[in-house]
Amino acid sequence: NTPQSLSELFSIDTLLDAEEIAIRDTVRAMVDSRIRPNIGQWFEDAALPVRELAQELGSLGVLGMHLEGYGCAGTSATAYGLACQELEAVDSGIRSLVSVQGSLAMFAIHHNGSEEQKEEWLPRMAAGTALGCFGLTEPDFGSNPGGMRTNAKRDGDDWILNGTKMWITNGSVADVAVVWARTEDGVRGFVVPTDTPGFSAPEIKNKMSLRASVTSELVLEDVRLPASAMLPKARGLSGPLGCLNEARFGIIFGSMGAARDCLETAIAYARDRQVFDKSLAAYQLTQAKIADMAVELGKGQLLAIHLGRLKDAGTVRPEQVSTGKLNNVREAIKIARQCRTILGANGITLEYPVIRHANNLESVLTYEGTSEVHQLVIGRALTGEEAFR
Ligand code: TGC
Ligand code: FAD
Repeated sequence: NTPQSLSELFSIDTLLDAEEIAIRDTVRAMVDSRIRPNIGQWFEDAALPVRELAQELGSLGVLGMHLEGYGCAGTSATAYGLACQELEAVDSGIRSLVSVQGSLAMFAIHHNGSEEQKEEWLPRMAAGTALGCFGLTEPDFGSNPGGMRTNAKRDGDDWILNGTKMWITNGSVADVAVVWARTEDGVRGFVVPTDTPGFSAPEIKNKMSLRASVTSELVLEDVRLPASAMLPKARGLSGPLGCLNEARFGIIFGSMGAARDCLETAIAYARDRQVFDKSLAAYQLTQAKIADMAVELGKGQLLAIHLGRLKDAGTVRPEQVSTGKLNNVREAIKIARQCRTILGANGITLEYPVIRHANNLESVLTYEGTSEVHQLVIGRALTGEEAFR
């Protein structure tokens, strides 16, 4: 019996067009040749060559790939999602780099910025020669960003920013930070070059998850910015929350990439591993695990493509994005942990990708809205009752 591949089980490719398949395969080939051989070491060392990688990813065309103009490829949202799936199949940290650059920092400027802001930053960010970060979370305000303390006050025509942001991906390697701050006029976004006096970004160390990703604090001490630094089109909390929909969308696909990589690894391992004198894959208990995981993987991939089609039609709603993020990340982490059991002791080493994916998915479960936040978003949509506070 020749085993089928996971994608054959659901005939996923029949749902994609030739361009989408070509983009997916190009991204897969790049990550397999360039990133996969190094990722275990980068994770172990908690160090990755971010600038070099960003330029390679820029050349590949994945930074802000679903945005139009300014050096961006202008692909469909579904194609962007498929790229995220391949990036996260190698490591959630690589997908994070691309998400934060394209879906958060670039999207914030593309969607809310002035023409000058777009011209100044987007072409370089698309090429990967300038890196961006997105500062919303604070030490005391993660799930509830509306409580933020970072503030921006007028001084003549200038703005003076003060505050602290926490857990900011790419913070200490960024050239530009999109920082959300409270003003007299509500929450507003600011484009902050990171060499502005008063800005610093100490890196957060000792993470056991997303080690192949830079995470930092942002400290703003009397950071003086010109009036032109404010994003003119973002007003109130809907500004940053609108950007989150974009990154959450990428995670819906991305998390399935991590899950797929774990399951492919576990199936190959089970076929090779002999226990009690026969292949581990030949035991019913193993096959039950594999079948249940494949079913959840396929369902998650189908949900991702469905939401991709809705997004391409311009009709996807935030609670639908929450549904995808909640389900797919929750199932991906279950799959990663179950695959770990199939690998036995080998499952705990970086020789195999499984424990790395499982640990990374702990962050993915938390960032871009925790599972509980997404349950509450869906609960609010279905009951009409808000239960956040
Ligand atoms: P609420 O009253 O519900 O809303 C305030 C205003 O925002 C609007 N809105 C949205 N707009 C667009 N998209 C969404 N998803 C939106 N959700 C809400 C809303 O209509 C309202 O607009 P307006 O015009 O009436 O003012 O706000 P709330 O304070 O009750 O909070 C709701 C809640 C809890 C859902 C929200 O704050 C939330 O999503 N919390 C989670 C925070 C979060 O996800 N943070 C992520 C930070 S970035 C990150 O983690 C990057 S990791 C990336 C990586 O490395 O890959
Ligand atoms: P809290 O909000 O304190 O939540 C703690 C627990 O309480 C969670 O289980 C939560 O679900 C639960 N909870 C909260 N509110 C409720 C409620 N109303 N009802 C029931 N339960 C509730 N942020 C950025 O702005 N930019 C970034 O680039 C970024 N990158 C990140 C990278 C990493 C590796 C990590 C781990 C985080 C990153 N974040 C970033 C921050 C991330 O978005 C927050 O961690 C997340 O929003 C949760 O906030 P918190 O950690 O403060 O948890």
